Amino acid sequence: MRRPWVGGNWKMNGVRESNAALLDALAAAEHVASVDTAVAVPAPYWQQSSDALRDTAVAVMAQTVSPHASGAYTGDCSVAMMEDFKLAGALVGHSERRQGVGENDALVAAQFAALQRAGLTAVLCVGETLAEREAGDTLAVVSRQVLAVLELMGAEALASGVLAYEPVWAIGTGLTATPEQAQAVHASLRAVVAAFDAPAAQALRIVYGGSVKADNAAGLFAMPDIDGALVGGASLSAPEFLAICRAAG
Ligand code: G2H
Repeated sequence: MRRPWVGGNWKMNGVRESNAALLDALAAAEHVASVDTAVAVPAPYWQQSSDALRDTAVAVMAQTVSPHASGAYTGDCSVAMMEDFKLAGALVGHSERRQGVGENDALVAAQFAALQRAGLTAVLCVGETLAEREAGDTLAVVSRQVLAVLELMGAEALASGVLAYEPVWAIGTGLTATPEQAQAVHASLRAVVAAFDAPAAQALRIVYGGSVKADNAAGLFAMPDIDGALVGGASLSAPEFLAICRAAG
């Protein structure tokens, strides 16, 4: 049995005052003990989030990470900085960074490696664009994105993190993949990992992201290979995010 994982990806939203209200509500809530819960917050608010969620069941994560330990990398944040703020890990390879900032498979694999070697959790995001899906390339694209990490780090290292399937066409658009569409990709991703290491593939949490909300979460979580969610817009509302966490339990 895989332990469900639900993460909130705040993206570039919030300021101290609005964060405080959201964090207070998350800190005060009763969390489902059987679900691992996290929020990935903008770097200026690591401290605020880490303080507010200390001694709660909600882990704090970053939204990306430098593959380098330190040095002349303007604007980047390192794994050591994350450890300094008691962060649990980071997202890597979110499509908004692959497409918006040009992060490629090799860089994402190096980011995953930097986190994994430090014992932090890497949430590896993969997903196809609408054009890639319509061209029948969904599996080729997501397999390539996963293989970049698998071939560098191996299946056990991959399974120590979380894999998030986020079809780009479903992100922030209100279009959610149907549970069946998502399940088909999740099962294929698990098979890609199983070809390297069957036990690691069984242990790997594969979560879905893309317009997940309280009212569609249960249908997604009912699928055998959907082990939770990476939640964007809906994670900015505490009641909505908490309802999604409960649906995973
Ligand atoms: C996908 C998701 C969270 P949203 O990016 O990573 O965002 O739920 O707003 O589609």
